[in-house]
Amino acid sequence: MKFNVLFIKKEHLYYLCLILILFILFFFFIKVNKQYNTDPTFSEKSSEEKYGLDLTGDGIKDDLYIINKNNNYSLNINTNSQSLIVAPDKNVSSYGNYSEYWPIKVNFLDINRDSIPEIFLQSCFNDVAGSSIIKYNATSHSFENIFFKNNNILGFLDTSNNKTPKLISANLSAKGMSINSYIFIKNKFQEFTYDQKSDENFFCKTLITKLTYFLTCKSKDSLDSLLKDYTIEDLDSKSMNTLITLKEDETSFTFQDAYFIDVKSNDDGYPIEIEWYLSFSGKDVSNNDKITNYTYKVVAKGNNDTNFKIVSISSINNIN
Ligand SMILES: [Ca+2]
Ligand SMILES: [Ca+2]
Repeated sequence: MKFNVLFIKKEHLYYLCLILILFILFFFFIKVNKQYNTDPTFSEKSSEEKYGLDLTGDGIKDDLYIINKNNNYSLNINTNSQSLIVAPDKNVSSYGNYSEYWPIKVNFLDINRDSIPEIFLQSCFNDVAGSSIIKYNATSHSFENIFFKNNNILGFLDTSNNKTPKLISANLSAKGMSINSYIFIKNKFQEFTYDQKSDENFFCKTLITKLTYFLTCKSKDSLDSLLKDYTIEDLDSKSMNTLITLKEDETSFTFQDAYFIDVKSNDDGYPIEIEWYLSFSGKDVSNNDKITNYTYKVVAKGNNDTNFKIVSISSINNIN
């Protein structure tokens, strides 16, 4: 029997080792490069949200971009003919700060009934709520920031009837709720005063204050008080379970901001159904680093403009 014996010289062994090392380094480089390209934490410092609708009244869809760059929001609008950067109010440098647990809210509503929607933004400015309103100027073909307030509630009334819609800018704090009411006349918001008596319940002011107090302190007393004082007799069982679960839950809530809108009016032109959207940050009591956004939709119904009751409370995620 004959065997072929392979003799390897010493220098061949060196070459073999060198090729092997180069081969390993090559695969290591490919792997690291792939990780670098696909992991957003390495490359992404900006992001954007896009909304497509006609914002100029010409019947052609425009694109609105909410851009988050280095945790500051800016606003761009691409119309049929131009790309526009919309400057924020002169007293602030952006449209708010990006926060994982305090998402920006974007709403569109034709507040002056000229068939062109106005843009309503709510966001946080170093943990303080702020609202901006942007309007299209058909004469100069530009968008203008026409309103900014550090209030944490934005409301729309008389949107579900034939009356002129009203804007409510309110602030809810431990001291209660302060309110400013506006009507859009002659191309700007003009303040007017509601009758204070009807104002107490007209858009569920006291009811929402009480509900927010319950959600932020979640004691048995605050729940009993909410149920007793405001006789939420029409509250469905699912909503009641939401409240009971919240009372037991150990998450610590802090009110962020809210908006509301009337969705139904009676034959006399008075709103009889209002939807509220209340946002909170919730801190896990056992882990203070874990903070999450909680948003609740609250529906209130009434027989006339002052006699409202909460009919449902539901948790919703990631509203905009
Ligand atoms: Ca358009
Ligand atoms: Ca309009």
